[in-house]
Amino acid sequence: MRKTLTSTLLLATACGLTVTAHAAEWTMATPYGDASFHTQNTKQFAEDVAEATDGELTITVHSGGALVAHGEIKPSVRRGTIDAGEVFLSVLSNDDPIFEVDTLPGVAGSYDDAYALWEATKPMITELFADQGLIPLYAVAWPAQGIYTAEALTDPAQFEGLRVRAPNINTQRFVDYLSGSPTETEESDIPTAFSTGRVDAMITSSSTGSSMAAWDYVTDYTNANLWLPKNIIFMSQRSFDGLDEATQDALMEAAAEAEKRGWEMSQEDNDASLVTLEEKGVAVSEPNEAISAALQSAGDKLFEDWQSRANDEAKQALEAYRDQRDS
Ligand code: PCA
Repeated sequence: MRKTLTSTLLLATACGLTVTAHAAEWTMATPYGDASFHTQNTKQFAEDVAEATDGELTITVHSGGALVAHGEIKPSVRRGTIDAGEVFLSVLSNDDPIFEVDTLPGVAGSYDDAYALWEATKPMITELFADQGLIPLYAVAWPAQGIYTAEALTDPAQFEGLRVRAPNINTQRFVDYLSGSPTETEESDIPTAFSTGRVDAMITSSSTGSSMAAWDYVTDYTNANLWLPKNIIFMSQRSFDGLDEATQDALMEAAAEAEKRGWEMSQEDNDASLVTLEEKGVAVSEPNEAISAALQSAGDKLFEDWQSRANDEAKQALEAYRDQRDS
């Protein structure tokens, strides 16, 4: 965190001494580009914070992985190189399988359920972040994940050897279970992955398909409603502790608003992106019975795999979510 003298506030203390409090300037990094509704929401959050704190805290958002690569965002916030970051929550799954609970099929397939899953798992996720000197600010779901292909997806045999771009390890496992050949690729590298022939297909949302111009590479989107994975936005505890209480309160309030706004933006962006995909010539369809059955069976394996790795606390969080959802 840098301190500036330009916006120095002079305070007279009770004993007549003069002390200086400085406006804080934070740096924040996100791997997602400006065309993503997530980045637009995060930039709005930064603007809201500057306004609510009268410039006492300004946050500069570096998008598209320009300042820090995706895998380095959390380590950089931990080290204090930057103050805050945004990541695809499930890329943290090496730390704990709870982080990829939102990339399991059949767990939460609607926005309401995905939000309930976030609420049920938030305490555990917050604790794990705290162990690393980090504090979550908010989390927002992407639209449901589906499959982009360069031909209509009608027969599960088409998965055999299909080179599928996946945004995280769990999606790679899923592709493996479908007999495909997965490659983990960052969102920003999608165009290169297709244009260099490294991938034939990808799993992502309507939103990313639209913001990354999927129509340049594929012809079909199978809207399989696999799962609604989230981005998490978080900050360094040390940076937070450096703020006065009123600024801390304003920051947390803006974060709560950003969370609410983000989930609404996600739904609106899903609707708009499906329309854009069709307008640009991508055929959008639901999976047929044979494809659904193959996805279900790969999904069951993915879930078993998760259960074999998750600890009791993670499983209990999932149970708490299910109890709440089914009550
Ligand atoms: N877009 C991001 C994460 C999930 C999504 O819908 C991506 O594909 O990388």
